[in-house]
Amino acid sequence: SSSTKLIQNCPNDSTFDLPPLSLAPEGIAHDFKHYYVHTFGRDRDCLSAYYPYRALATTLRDRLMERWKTTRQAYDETGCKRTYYLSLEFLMGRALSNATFNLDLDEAVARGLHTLGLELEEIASTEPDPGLGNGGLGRLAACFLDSCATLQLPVRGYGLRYEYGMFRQTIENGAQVEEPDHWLREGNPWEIERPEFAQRIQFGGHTETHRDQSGRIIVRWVDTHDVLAVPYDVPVPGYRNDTVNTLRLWKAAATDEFDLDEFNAGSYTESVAQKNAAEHITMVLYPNDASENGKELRLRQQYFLASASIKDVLRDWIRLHGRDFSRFADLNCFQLNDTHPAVSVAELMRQLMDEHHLEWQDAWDITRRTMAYTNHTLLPEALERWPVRLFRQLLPRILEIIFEINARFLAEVALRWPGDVDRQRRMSLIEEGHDPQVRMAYLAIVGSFSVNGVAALHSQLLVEGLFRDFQELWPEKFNNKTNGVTPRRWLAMCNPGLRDLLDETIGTGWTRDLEQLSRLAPHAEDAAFRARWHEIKQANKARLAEQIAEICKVEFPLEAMFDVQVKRIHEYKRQLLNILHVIHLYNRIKRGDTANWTPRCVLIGGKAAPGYFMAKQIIKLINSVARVVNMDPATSGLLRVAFVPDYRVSLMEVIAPGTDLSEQISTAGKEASGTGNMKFMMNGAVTIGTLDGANIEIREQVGEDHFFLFGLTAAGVESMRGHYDPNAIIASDPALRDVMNLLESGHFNQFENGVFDSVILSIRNPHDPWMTAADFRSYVEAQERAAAAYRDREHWLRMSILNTAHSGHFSSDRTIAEYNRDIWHLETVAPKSAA
Ligand code: B1N
Repeated sequence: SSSTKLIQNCPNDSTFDLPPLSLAPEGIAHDFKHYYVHTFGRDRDCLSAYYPYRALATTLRDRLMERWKTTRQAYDETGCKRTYYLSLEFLMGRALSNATFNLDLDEAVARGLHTLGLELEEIASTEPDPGLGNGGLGRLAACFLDSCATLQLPVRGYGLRYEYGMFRQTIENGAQVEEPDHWLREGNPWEIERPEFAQRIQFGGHTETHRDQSGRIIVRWVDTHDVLAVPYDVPVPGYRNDTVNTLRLWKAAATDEFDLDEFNAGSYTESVAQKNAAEHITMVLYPNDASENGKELRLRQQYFLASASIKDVLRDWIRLHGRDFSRFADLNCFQLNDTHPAVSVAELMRQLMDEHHLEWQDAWDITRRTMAYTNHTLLPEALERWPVRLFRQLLPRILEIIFEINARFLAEVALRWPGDVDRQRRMSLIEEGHDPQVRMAYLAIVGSFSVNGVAALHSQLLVEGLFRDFQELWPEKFNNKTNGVTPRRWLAMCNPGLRDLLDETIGTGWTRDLEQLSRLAPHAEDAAFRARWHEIKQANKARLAEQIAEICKVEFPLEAMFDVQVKRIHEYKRQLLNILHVIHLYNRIKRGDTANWTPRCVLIGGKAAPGYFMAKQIIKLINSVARVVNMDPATSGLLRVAFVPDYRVSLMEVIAPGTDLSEQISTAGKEASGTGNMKFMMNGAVTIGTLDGANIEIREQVGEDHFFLFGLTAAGVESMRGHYDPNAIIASDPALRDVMNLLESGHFNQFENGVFDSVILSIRNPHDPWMTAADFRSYVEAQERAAAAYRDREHWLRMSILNTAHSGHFSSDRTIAEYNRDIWHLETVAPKSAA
């Protein structure tokens, strides 16, 4: 199926043996010059900052390449079980500083570059920040790959190589404007194209049924429009352990054939030009976080990923084990990152039956012992449903298989609950109606041996609500895996000041074993230690303030409390509640109610899905409030507000270390987990938050005295539905009444009449699902407690230290160890040392 020819005679092993590359400054400087001058043909022309970056990246990639090879060999030789993490998103962030750090080459690289008159940090900051994900779900996948490599687990990521990542956000007249992010324009030094492993993916056409000589039914999927999937491999280095795992990203490309009909009609150029359409599949990341849009191209992306990845795994299986699939399920596991790759359940069935000639029952046993599914949201608008008619047109064979899975499944349900037709209707993979839909979450549950949520509350709400019927049928399938984040990127790399203090205080073991941070706790009582902690935080705040001044033209005084909410803009995350509190503070300043004031700098950042009107209105409101507040001389030294555009991984690396107060204020029961909350905690921020997602576990770990809790519980939110009366709440709370009066007076939209009407209406709407008004009073009181705590510097520093000290549980190493213990059952495999 590949266009690349293979050489026929087999070269000696020694052909590929090379001495290890130098890790010394001189060796690094030598290779840098070689790439810069000989490979890239650059000279004194310092016009583009890109080529020094490219030369350094290539130098480092070589050092990864050696370890990559020995890792692959170790996995092949041990014949170990493997896991494949299937995800439409991998939000990797910059690779250069990560590679340098994980290879323990920070000093050698910096010194090598110095001999050439170059600065590592400056070069590293020219790397584009690849945005192949929306937010938490994509970044979680990236943290997981880091932890798998660090724990030396044979796990490979499979995703799509989007030509355009997440859009770049700019702000014009307070409103979000989207610009395309062509991150690959100058090439990507971290990827290795592997056309020799290309796969052919089918779309469209129809199915035909035959019988072979033995009378066995054979289904053929024919007259399809095929697209090539070409893999690009990205190295995933473990932390200082010689393991380099693989993230394999697929790019869509045209096949070499073309449409004969059109050719015969004489339209040769049109036929060739048409090939272009194939490449659209991986052109752009869908920019929706926690909502689905039901576009055909999205289903094409999903199937393209599923089919190419499974073909790749089955080819590898045959290479290592031959055509006997009896041990396949013992040695392979697919972890589905939400339902986005859930069509994999049917696709694995199809390949096993139609391409490898297994019987239904054998294929189904393998599938059900191989697939595991992670759910990331309870929001109904995010639950994927694809119209049956779209499946019939695009993936007719897959639809047949889904129908057969469903028929057999419903028979199982009927056996367990005879006569309960309502339950059969509820649990069916097909939602009936005038336009029947495939319920992808149900397909994922039925086809998997494990189903997990991403925080304790979330996993509990799943089995009590959405998945209740399934939990009654298969209680053993359901489990929780509370999210985590990698402490390498999110503490050691992004906060070098704190890293050095931690190394000096508790030793260096914490980067691999984050629970060791608990040894910090006693030092919270040490005044000299607190003073150093303070100094580091202030330096990080200075670095952040410098960026904010440059980007937003807003000055953040360093003695103020830095109060930060950065995440995708969504009503359930309640950036609106945050800005209502800002208006309340502004009101207090204007009425002179500023005794014992804690100066505050409020920073908000995040992208709105381009089609999400209300989220865009909220961005506009934040910017409008910021302009009024910052312009007013009365607020000087007391309150500053900034909206930082284009929030992304590399910005968070500056924001988290410089934050005092972490805003985690979603309506209880709506945020599945959150992971920003964990990054802030690790870096010594104190959380103000609701009892939602992983906030609950954060509060348990750090203790209730070191967390500012407010708001309704998830149960409280549900029981208030139907009798929620925001207008009565507003009328009876003078502070909220004043806030609404100012907002409704048009004070923040002087020359744009009515622009905030829809936002105002949403707050006053008794059916507001997010119940913003319900939590306002409690939020303001929690903010007052936080402000008072911040005024007592020694008290605040204790809290800050204890937050870091108790953040060990939120390492993605712990999360991955749990996935492995309960779901994957992989053995660790160490490669032969490169040296
Ligand atoms: O996944 C994160 C969680 O920490 C967050 O709480 C959760 O909101 C996030 C459709 C999603 N859930 N669902 C999505 C993303 C893209 C898309 O097209 C849904 N993202 C989350 C990690 O567990």
